[in-house]
Amino acid sequence: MNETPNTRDTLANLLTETRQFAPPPDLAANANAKADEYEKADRDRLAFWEEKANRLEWTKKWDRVLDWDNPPFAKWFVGGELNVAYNCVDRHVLAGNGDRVAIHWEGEPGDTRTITYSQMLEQVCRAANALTDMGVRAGDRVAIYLPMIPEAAVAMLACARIGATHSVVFGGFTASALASRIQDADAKVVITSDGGYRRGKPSDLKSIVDEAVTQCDSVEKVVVVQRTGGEVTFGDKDVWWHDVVDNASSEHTPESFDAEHPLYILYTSGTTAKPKGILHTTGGYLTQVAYTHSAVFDLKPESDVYWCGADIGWVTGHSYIVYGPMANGATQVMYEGTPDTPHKGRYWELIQKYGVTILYTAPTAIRTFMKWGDDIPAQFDLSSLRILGSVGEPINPEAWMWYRQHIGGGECPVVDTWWQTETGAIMVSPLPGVTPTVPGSAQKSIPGIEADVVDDEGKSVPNGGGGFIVMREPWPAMLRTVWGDDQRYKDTYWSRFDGMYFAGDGAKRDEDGNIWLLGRVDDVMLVSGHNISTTEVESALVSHPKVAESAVVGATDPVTGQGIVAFTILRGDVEGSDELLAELRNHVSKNLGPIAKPRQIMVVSELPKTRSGKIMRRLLRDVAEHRSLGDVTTLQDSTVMDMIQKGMSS
Ligand code: 6R9
Repeated sequence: MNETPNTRDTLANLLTETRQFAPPPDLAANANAKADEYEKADRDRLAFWEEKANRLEWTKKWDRVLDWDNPPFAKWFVGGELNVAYNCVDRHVLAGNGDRVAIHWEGEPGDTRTITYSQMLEQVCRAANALTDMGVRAGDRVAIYLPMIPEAAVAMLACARIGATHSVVFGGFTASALASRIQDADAKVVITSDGGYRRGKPSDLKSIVDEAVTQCDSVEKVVVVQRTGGEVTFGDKDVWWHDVVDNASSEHTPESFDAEHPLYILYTSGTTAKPKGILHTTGGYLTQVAYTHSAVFDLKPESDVYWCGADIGWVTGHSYIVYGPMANGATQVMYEGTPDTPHKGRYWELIQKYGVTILYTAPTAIRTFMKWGDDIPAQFDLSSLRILGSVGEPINPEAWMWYRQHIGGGECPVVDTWWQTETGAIMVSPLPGVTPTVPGSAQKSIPGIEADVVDDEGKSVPNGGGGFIVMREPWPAMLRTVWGDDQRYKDTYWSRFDGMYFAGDGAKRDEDGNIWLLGRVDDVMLVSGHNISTTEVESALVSHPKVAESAVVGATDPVTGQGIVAFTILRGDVEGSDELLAELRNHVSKNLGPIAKPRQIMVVSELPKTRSGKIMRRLLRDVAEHRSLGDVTTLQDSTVMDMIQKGMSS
């Protein structure tokens, strides 16, 4: 058992993990990224990134790798020019790989489309011409509000091709959330569809856009992809995608854009505050997403079948469905629907069908699969898999083990990748051919990245210490600002610690120097003077064989300041009882120390989550403190809170 934490610690370090898994020898021998990557980056960080930028095709070489003369405003590959769409599509066709499949698309109802790189090029060119015909010019903004259909990738790449800045909005957001994002970006065109399929039903997107657009004077045209064939009302601004895109020319000459040309704006998922438009630019962004996709997933474009289960409306969909994988010429699976439609083995069925070799998904999905039971993946042949990735939240060590065991056949390395909308690309992650992996830890800065864990005063914490994760140096894919609000950019990310990027996450370094992410700083609990991370208590609960998922919050407590309240989902058909709850409280106490023992545990059937699967703890805090709920507009399913509140009062 651990000792009681020292009260002076910025963040207590309670959980210990001793399991470790060496990279499979053949993976290590043939890995894209070997140990010398770290040495190269340490020797000369800027030369390292320059080498990675050279993996892309530039029409004009840069004069300077990094301009950091006016921090926190960075410029990477200053003076360089390139076209992102050319790098993601044309160059693969020109290299003779036009017949390679870019996307194996699977609709939720079971309809499929196979799109090669040649076909992708044709579609992107047509869409680029159609947007140009509508008057969209370089620098204009285009909002994209689409389900997971290939047109989402085509639309993004078409914007990139003509230098229009896209702003993708989650297909699940309400009209008012969509309207405020369109207004903030002053978008000229909205690309949407009649709907999409989720949970067996066609959703309706067009009427939401109609409602939003009435509040958005900037919008001149709405382009509508026909997906469900559902009824739509057409007004003056509306045009069908198949009319304007299919009739446009398939010839389009890509123009070159400055390395710092704005590529996209993406509003942060906002588990806490008002959404911010995070701005990403061209050359540095593409360099880092392409490099990390190759190094962290070890992608071999000729033989791998890659699948990232994220939605296009999340940064993961931008960096690791569209830009990173396509810059690397990957063949990938894209799936429209939810993992339980029409049955709970849908993911595994698709892996078997397409021979998926690399899977990238989120802890929330993994814990859901755990809850559904091991017997479901066991019915499918998952032997094609060779690497598993995780992103979006801390992955509890037991969920990590389950993923490795039941999905990865006990052999696939699991890479836990930490990054943010703001960082644009993976920052902390094992390299699958180099790093012995540790369940639950994101482990190390990738080569060329300077992440650190610091205390309240910005000093590096020693091994065994806890604090905040920061970046000590700028990086190529970093956000350049908050759209239209440079001051907010400075205040939010660069004012907490002098000269360092503050990510807002708690973290610790274990005895071997591995980095562990411990959740958002706003979620840290203060119990009797000890700063305790919600993540560690959640992981302790998930390590009990009867628990699938848990969300922990600190609720005001007259004695301890805050008391730990846990909302817990049980595995399979386990029934909750007073004995089990007592057992769970003791289990946490035994694993982390008595200080972390929950005051109360509640069994629930669902947890409130954003569309990208992050638990919204602030809503649970409202429940635990018997307050009325705060903003619920970014919730994936708003009925969940009613269920939890009813359970709380009964
Ligand atoms: C890519 C993405 C960013 C926040 C981040 C952190 C959490 C993401 C994580 C992780 C622990 C990981 N997060 N990956 N926490 N381990 N591997 O998720 O971007 O939606 O902006 O969220 O997500 O709290 O600060 P975004």
